Amino acid sequence: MQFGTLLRSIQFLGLAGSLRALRYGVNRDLLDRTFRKARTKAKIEPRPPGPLQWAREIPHGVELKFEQAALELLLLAPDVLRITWKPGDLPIPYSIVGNDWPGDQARLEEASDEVRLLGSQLLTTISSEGVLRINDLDGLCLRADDAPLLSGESWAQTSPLAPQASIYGLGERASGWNLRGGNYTLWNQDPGGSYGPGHDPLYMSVPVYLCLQPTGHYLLYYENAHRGEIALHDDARVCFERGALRSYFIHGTPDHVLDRYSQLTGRPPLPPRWSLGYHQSRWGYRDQQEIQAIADQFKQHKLPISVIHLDIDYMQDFRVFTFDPEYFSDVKSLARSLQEEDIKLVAIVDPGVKVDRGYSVYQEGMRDRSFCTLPNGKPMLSVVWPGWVHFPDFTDPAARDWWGAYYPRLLDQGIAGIWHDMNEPTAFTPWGDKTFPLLTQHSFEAQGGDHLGAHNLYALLMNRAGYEALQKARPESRPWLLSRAGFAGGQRYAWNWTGDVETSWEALRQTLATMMGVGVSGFPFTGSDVGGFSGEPDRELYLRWFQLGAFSPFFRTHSAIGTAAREPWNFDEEIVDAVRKCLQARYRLMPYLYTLAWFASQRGTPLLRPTFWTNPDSPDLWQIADQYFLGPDLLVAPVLDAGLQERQVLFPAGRWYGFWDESDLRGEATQSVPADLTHIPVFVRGGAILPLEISPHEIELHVYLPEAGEMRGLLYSDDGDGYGEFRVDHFNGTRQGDTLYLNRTNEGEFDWPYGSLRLVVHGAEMEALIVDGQRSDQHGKRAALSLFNEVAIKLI
Ligand code: MIG
Repeated sequence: MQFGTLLRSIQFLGLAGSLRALRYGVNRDLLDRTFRKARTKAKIEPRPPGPLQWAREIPHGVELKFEQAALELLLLAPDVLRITWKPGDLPIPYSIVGNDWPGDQARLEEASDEVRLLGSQLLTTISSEGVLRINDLDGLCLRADDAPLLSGESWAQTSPLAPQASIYGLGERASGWNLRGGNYTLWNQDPGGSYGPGHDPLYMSVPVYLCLQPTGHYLLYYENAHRGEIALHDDARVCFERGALRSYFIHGTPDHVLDRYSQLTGRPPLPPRWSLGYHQSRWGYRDQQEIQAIADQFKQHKLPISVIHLDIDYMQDFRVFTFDPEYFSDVKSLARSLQEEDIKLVAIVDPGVKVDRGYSVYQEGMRDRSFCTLPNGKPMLSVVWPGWVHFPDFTDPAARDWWGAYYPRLLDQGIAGIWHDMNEPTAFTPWGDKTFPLLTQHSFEAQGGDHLGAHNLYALLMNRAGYEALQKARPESRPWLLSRAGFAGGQRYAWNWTGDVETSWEALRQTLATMMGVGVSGFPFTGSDVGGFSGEPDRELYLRWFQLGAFSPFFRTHSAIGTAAREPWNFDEEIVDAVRKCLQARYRLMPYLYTLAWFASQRGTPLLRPTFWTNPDSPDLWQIADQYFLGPDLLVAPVLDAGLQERQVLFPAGRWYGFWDESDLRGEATQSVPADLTHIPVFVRGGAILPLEISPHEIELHVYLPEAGEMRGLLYSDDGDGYGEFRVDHFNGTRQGDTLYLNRTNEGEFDWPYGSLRLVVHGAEMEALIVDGQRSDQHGKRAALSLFNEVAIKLI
């Protein structure tokens, strides 16, 4: 243990707390030694599958028996292949939802030295030694796996990679954008304190990656939640400590494979609309009066805001599901008063339950045996904020229900959303693995298991318990959960944020790559603590981070206890004005963002998309990690370095317009654009029809004329929460000579919510319009319309 770590620990936990953490650490080490010893005994030399003995066709696939192993290949669809090597237990399918796959026609062909599985899109060959190759039907190799090796319970596999292949994902990573050239651990972990670039692993590991390569792109998901390692160098080497080696290979473009992957592991539900607004948070808001005052200040400064978060300060001595009777004695009236300003409250929930005989959650958890145990049957004792704690066993369905039954205590106080922290799970220990002893016992739906298998699933199942509880308690509202940790499939329950990122320019730069990686790992809703968690950003770093936040899916300022106040008005007026400009843009973009959120709920598409998204066949775009698309139409080029007044932007082919001004640019080109401190460069694709909300009743449709081709826009609307009617308006435009034709079609029953609609044209001016057959002599850039079906516009 480092001296600094010790000091920090004493500063945060006090002496008694640090001693507890020390004791816990020693105990965990002892237990882990026992655990590891028992496993090492079983360890034998790595063993290949051995020679193939037989193969037989099964519906949509093939089964192969090797001397020492069995392999099953199943075509769930023409482009989705499931590959399962045994021995090893198959996982409880916590991460999987889709099991109504159509399958694909599959033919088995046997040659002397290999077996072939011929589907309608993929040809998979397996050598008699167990080497696997997936080709497309033109014979191009998409993926190859050497024969895997089994050591004891642990499978390892090496897969050669094409030299140019770029790899992205693996959940939340503080590495370069392209993961090639690094080693990654699949084990959810609180870095302790804050983290910067290079730290691995972080809170959320997902064993899924996207591979772009010249022969064709794919996504690979390993359905295995045990601790694992993955090294991506000349080849990809993966090993898992236990379990069958099961993977899903999905062939196609990034857009397509994310659609398929979210079909497999679940679509992210449509969030309540308020969650796309601005969130203000900090660790250390002292009492509810302070929170009221913060809300008042936002109003005074004309800074729009939708949500304020309550960090652990609101609880009574960190007892989960309680409110401090002195400082947060009447959160209900706080919530009511904030609601008048349309501000929601979100409250943090930590899984550790304080050991305290006088505390009902503890008593009831003990009574119902809801906690994780040690092999001797006693509840596992751990240490977090409340001191000694027990942790609920979320792999136990009864414990999930038991836990969920406390959520109404928060809802009844007016809490609108829940923030799950510490669910890696994290225990305080000054060294080593900051989690439970590996031999901690988990129910696994009554099948039994240990923490080696349950660790990476802990957050997924805590989030499931929370989500189901919110659904049950408030069936008329959409649950909103934020979670620090997660696993594949977690997008069904919660949003992600990137945790305790340090306050530095390096960390800001890192954040964009991290968020893009989270997106391609199946989590479309992610964001970072604006300004960094741990430190005190100067005005420039603060504003640059705020600008990135405003164009991220989840937009929240948050910081650690003890840091200087970071609400906008703590900076000078120039900064406050620039912050206001970002906030106003965020709220104008609300219909666009909400439509993206809806689209994600249908297709799994991330909101924040890498530059290669629609051009994955252009390798020039594969390494770009300092600009991105927000949805299909906004190109965002945040400033990620100090002192810049301009930056380079790569514009893909086509015409591009300034979002803030009338600048007009042509791709494909790399161009320098102005980026003074108060300005984040954002551009709109020519061909976009962008809906901007001016007020809840006024919308503008901005039509950006393309160089050539059609214009398109999508607008999803509903009540903003609940499960009532919705509508989707599709706007399409074509240009013939100097006439622009726009038409609108819609689906859904929800009434058109806007009283006023304005058309704004970019790239030309209007001379006259015919709106549903009626001539209108408005001209210039803007025209007021009714809800049209067809407009013809004469342009000049
Ligand atoms: O041990 O709740 O990442 O956002 O402010 C630290 C206190 C616990 C870690 C979270 C951070 C939060 C803090 N939490």
